[in-house]
Amino acid sequence: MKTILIPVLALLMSLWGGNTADSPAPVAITNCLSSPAIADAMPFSPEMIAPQAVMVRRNVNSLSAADIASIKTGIAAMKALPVTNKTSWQYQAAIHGTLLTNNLPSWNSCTHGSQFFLAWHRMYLYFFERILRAKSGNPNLTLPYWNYQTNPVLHAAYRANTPGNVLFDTRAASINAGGSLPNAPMVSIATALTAAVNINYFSFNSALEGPHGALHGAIGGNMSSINRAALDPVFWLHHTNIDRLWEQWLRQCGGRSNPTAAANSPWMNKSYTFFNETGAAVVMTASQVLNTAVSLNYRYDFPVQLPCNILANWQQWKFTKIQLVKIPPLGTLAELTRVPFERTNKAQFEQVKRTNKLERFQFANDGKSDRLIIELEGIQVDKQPEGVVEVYMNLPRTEQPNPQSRSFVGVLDLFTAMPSKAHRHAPKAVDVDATEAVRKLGLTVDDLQRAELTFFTRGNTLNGRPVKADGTVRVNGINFVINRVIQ
Ligand SMILES: [Cu+2]
Repeated sequence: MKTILIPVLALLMSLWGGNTADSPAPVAITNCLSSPAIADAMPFSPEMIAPQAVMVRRNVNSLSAADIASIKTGIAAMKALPVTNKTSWQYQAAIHGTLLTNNLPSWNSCTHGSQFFLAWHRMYLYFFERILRAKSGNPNLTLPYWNYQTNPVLHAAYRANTPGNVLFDTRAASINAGGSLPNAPMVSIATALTAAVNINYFSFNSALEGPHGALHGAIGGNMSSINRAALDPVFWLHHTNIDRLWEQWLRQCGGRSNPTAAANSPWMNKSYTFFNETGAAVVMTASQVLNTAVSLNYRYDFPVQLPCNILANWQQWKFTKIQLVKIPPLGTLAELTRVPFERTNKAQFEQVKRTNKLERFQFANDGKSDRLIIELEGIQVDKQPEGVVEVYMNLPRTEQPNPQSRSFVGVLDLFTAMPSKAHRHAPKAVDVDATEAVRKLGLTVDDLQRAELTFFTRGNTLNGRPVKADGTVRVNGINFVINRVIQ
């Protein structure tokens, strides 16, 4: 049935694309800056894809010289177009965020720190890939990914500062010199993928965003700011990997699944507008990006695996947020800053415990577990460090900060903290999920009063040595917050 339908519909769609006046009724786009609505946007349907075998997105380190040359051809063609052209490099980058004031359709779309982080970026990559493929003239082009967990050094083609190399961009000096990203975000990614508390889709979506943002910062240059990130070709390597990690998380089974059980949920029906290779506006809903091979005609180069028995674990639990401890402004972080919580008000702590019946943590191996969140208020990045800021809880004085330590909590998402057009409420609060650390350390609710946080700024590595991170990051108050599921 499908094989007959697809060519007919593909033909119809190609005619449709050339005659937008006959397109469906106007579709309003919601986005925080309320860009102008697009009158001729058409709803996406998988039949719009020309019939062909499922395409494979591969590791950038496995690409041939010819593959890299195709990507360069495509980027050069996009960069040659004016910013007002929807298929231009600048227009596409501005969809993520921009300092330009034109405010054209779909610019500054707002999806960081939200439950659409993964889904929105999947749509964004999908349409960008179609444009890049068309411009490259190579019908087999797919977006490659940077697997920094296995190779923390950026591919050489992206680092060569040679005239006309469209893959090059100004970044942290250590990254362009062939240095390595720090290991802490990789440890956090592994926790997001494997920890039982992250088997719920929405928990995973937010657990992955923190290390993703820390990597933006460590790469530096355009990548460290939401307003400029997608101008750097590395953005597309990074986000294709984030998209691959979503697939990797699903493949672990054990109850992990997309939030599909709620067919008519607001999440499934949430739509965003992008532009295809002809510049035509297409509206896509979150429900349309959950099966990449069927709906979007691509997959990753994972070994073939039999599907697991998927248990629907899509629920989005309602949480109550209990603010337990608050400490006053910290100021600028030193390379190593210790923050003891002894200064907190004991009477107030007891009061909060009593009112919320908080005798002990209620940890569980699913989405209903208590989560201990360290909420950093008003983070201000005056200078992005050439590396990452690691957070530890109760790090013994005799121990050097090391992300393998059981005291390791996570990395600061300085990317989300940076002021941007889409996130005008800067300086912004940034959360670090300490649930796993608290469980490993066996801490009780009362222990939190005596807890100590350690912030350690670690530089990228060049020639086996960490570089001087040299950043200026200010932190306002810190809260310990317990997120507890309301039964
Ligand atoms: Cu990103």
